[in-house]
Amino acid sequence: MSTNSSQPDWPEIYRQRRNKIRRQVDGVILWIGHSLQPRNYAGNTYPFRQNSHFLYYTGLSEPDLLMLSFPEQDHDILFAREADIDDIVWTGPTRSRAELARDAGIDIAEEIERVKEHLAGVRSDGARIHYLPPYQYSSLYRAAQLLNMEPAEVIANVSQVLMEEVAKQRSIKTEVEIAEIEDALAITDLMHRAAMAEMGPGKRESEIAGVMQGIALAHDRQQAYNPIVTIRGEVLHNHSYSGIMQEGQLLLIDAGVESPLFYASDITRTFPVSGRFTAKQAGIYQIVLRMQLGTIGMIKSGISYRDVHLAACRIMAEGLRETGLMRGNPSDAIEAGAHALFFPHGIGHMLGLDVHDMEDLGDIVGYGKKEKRSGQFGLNYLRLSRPLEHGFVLTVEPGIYFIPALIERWQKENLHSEFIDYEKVNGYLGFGGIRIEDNILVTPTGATVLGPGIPKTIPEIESAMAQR
Ligand SMILES: [Mn+2]
Repeated sequence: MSTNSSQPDWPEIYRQRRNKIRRQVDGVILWIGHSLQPRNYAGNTYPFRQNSHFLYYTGLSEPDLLMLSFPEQDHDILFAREADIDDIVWTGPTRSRAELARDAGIDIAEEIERVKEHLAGVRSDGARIHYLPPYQYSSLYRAAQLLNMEPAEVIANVSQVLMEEVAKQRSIKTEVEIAEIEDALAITDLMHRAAMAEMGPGKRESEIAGVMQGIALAHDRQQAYNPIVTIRGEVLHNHSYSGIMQEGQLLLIDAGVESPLFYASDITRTFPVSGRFTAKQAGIYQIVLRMQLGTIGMIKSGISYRDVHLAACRIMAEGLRETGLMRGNPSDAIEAGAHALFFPHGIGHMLGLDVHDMEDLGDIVGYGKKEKRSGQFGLNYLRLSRPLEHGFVLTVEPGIYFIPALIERWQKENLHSEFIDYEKVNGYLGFGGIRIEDNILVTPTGATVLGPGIPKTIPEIESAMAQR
């Protein structure tokens, strides 16, 4: 028990989470922690990141752990290999098996090899073994060994009920989880502000990426995903940092870090390289900002995120009609999918221990039971569509992009030309892209924008950049 009442009692929190999930399934749950992944040879690995479900139910961030959760209250067994003297010589002292179990609120800890005996016992009792889909090959291989199955059988037999119940439980964020996301956002704010201070004509994208990464590292944080720092914002997941900034360009930055307990932040801002938006840039920026503020204003428990997405599309179509890039009736344009030329992705996704929270579980997370993903270009990238609930944390990230290859393709096919003025659109080739992304908490009556308030409006950005 924690003696300091202001600190969350994490072992107890993990215990309660496990007690909640075990009641939802009939049988035993096998939890597989991640292993170190080799980068070029076995001893040279990628930075380790624990499986997020394992983190959610144990908080343990060490590699090569397993856990069994039995149907009885509080009955979990942690399986870990005890460090030997060679491990200690090379990697230093680590938490013992007993310490790991204590920190996760688990009463029983055993040598990792003993998991096989327990699983044999479960099988001879005829109890079902539930597990989540392993997406790391080493976890899939381990599951195949433990369950005496071929890898394809392991995948075919994943527990649908466990996936659904885990998604349900992890979707509702508690106060301690929101505090973690706020903590990640505080560092993210420093990173974006530093980028604003350091960027300018002649600077490389990699210099700005380095400044931001340096701040994360100085706070002993991992980035939550590979950051995007690019003057070619129209390339949606552009991970190259080779560009050199020029006067008159925009720099799009999509970056976030993990909190001490591995919760993610996910923030995008788009800044003018010179410190001042041109009239053309400001025109598009204001439309994206209206899309973002307008949809944040709609969000509350009960509203469908698909409707929020479509509202953003509508605000954009109306705005682009004013600039002359689109024409005709905005509702008809959206129905036809014409708006996706400029906004080919979804308005947002769940956020939590994963930046796209629980995306490993598939559309169980973002779609209701009777809902199916649309096949229409643009709408098919909507990751979250279902009615929102109090406690969801999600991103709101509208954007407008001018993607030369897509414009060329559509124009050649004369696609949606009743809604798109291609001649005007061609005047925006080389513009890049604008996205504005915040992380919000859904409440019964509205939405709370999390984080300390990273500059977002044109006056906020220009005045922050003028102080450089
Ligand atoms: Mn995002």
